[in-house]
Order: sequence, then C-alpha cells, then structure tokens
Amino acid sequence: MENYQTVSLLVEGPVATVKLNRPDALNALNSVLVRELVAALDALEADQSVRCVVLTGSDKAFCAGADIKEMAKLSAADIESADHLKPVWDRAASFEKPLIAALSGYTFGGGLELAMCCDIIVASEGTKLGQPEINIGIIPGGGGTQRLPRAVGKYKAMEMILTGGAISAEEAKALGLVNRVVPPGKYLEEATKLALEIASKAPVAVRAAKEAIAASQEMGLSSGLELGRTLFYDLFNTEDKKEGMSAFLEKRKPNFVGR
Ligand code: DAK
Repeated sequence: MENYQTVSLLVEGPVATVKLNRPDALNALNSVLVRELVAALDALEADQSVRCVVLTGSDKAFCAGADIKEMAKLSAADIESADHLKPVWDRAASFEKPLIAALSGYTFGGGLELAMCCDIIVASEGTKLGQPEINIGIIPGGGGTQRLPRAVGKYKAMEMILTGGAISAEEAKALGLVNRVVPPGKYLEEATKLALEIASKAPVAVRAAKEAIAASQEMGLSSGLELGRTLFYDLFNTEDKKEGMSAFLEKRKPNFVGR
C-alpha cells in the first residue's frame, strides 16, 4: 500500500485501522489528508482480506473539521469547484464494508460529519462533538444539516448547529449519536473488538445489512422494505447462507468464505 503522510494504516487480519494523523492541526481535513483518506478507503474496499474498518484520530482530536487555513481564502466559486474536500464524506458514506468511528477529543465540523458517515460510533469519555461552523460564518456543508437531524432529531440539531455549541460523549450517546462511551484510552480497543466481532460474520450478509440500513435513511418505507426483501432473498444463493445454516444444525461454528 501507498505511503501516506497524513493518515496511517494498520491492517491486522480482517480489521483495518485508518488513523488521521495531522496532530499539529488537530487532524483538520486539508487537501492532502482528504486525498490520502479517500485513497486509503479505496484500497481497503478493494482488499478482500479486510472485512471491517476502524476510522480514528488521536486522543486529543478525532478531527477539528475542515482546514480553516485552506478555506479562508476561497470564494463561493472556488469552494464549489474545489474537489479537494467534497469526496471525503461521500467516499466514507458509500464505503461498502462496515466503518466504525473511534472518537476521542475534538470531533468538530467536517470531523463530526465524517464520523456521521460511519456506521457505528464509539467515543471516549471527554469526546466533544459539535458543528461550530456558525462561529466562522458558514454552515455544515459535509452533510451535517441532514445527518445530524436524522441522528438526534430536528430540535437538538437546530440547537447544535445554530449555537455552534458542543455536546459531551455521554449526551451524544443519550441522543443516539454515539453507540458506546468508554473510559479514556479504551476507544480504539473497544472499536477494534466490535470490528472483529462484525468481521467474524458472513461478509455478504454484513454488506447486505449495511446496504439496507443505509437505504432506510434515504428511501420511503415501502421501497425500503422491498429492497430489504430483495437483499434477503439474494442471500439464499450464497455459500455462506448454506454454511451458516448447516453449522447451526450440526452444532458447530460456521466458517464463512464471503461468497
Ligand atoms: N483548521 C485548521 N487548523 C486548525 C483547525 C481547523 N479546523 N482546528 C485547529 N487547528 C489548528 C490551530 O490553528 C492550531 O494551530 P497553530 O496555531 O498551533 O498553528 C492547532 O490546530 C491547535 O489548535 P488550538 O491552539 O486552537 O487548540 P485548542 O485546544 O486551544 O482549541 C479547538 C481546540 C478545536 C477548540 C479549536 O482549535 C477550534 O475551535 N478549532 C476550529 C474548529 C472549527 O471551527 N471546525 C469547523 C471548521 S469548518 C465542504 C463541506 C464541509 C466543510 C468544508 C467544505 N465542502 C462541501 C466543500 C467543513 C467545514 C468545517 O469543518
């Protein structure tokens, strides 16, 4: 795999960990980081041995948002045509394998929007989550105005986005924005444990489940139910369905092959 400057990549068995690594700027998303993160996710999607990916930052910051130094000089036309930031949220949201965000510290702006593109969010106690864009004269542009209200409801999203104030990991968990809150220093371990558990399941079924649940955020109920049913039927042609059901009947552990 390519050598990156602003992300680091660790593949251990079926789980890959991508770490945002621009500590001097609290992992702010600049053009280099975005390009490297997109390239890393592309590579991990293509790597058949990887079944689940953990996306993390440092203890101090998952990510403090898009790089304000880079954006400060841009006009509307510049930002609209600048492809350097746009692909990151879409790339994470369209990633086919389960993506677990492991958060600690500042998770702000485009960083929270990136976390919300993941499927499961584990946060360290002390994580601060917020959309502070309003404080610098803009609004969340990486999906926050749509994903945050879907996660926490309209009223809390309004409050967070209009005041720019941050919430704690515990509050985020109570609101349904975070799955698990763990003691400091344990967030990566917890996310990896979860990733290993998911990686042990039938990969085609995992992908189908993710696709169906992701679609539930976009589709009406009847089309969503139809998609869910189609994906369910398709799984009956997989080797893993045969293996899973045979293993159950033979009282042994299944050995899934991903087909
Ligand atoms: N960008 C650039 N540098 C940042 C940064 C950021 N977002 N956040 C922090 N840094 C840098 C600081 O400038 C400082 O660098 P030096 O001055 O030492 O060179 C270093 O990181 C440490 O930061 P602080 O000294 O400020 O550290 P503190 O612990 O005092 O404060 C903080 C931490 C996170 C509270 C503070 O740094 C902060 O408020 N940061 C800004 C947070 C923020 O406003 N985030 C939202 C950014 S706007 C798009 C879609 C979406 C977006 C963009 C485009 N398209 C569709 C194209 C997203 C926009 C955003 O995210």
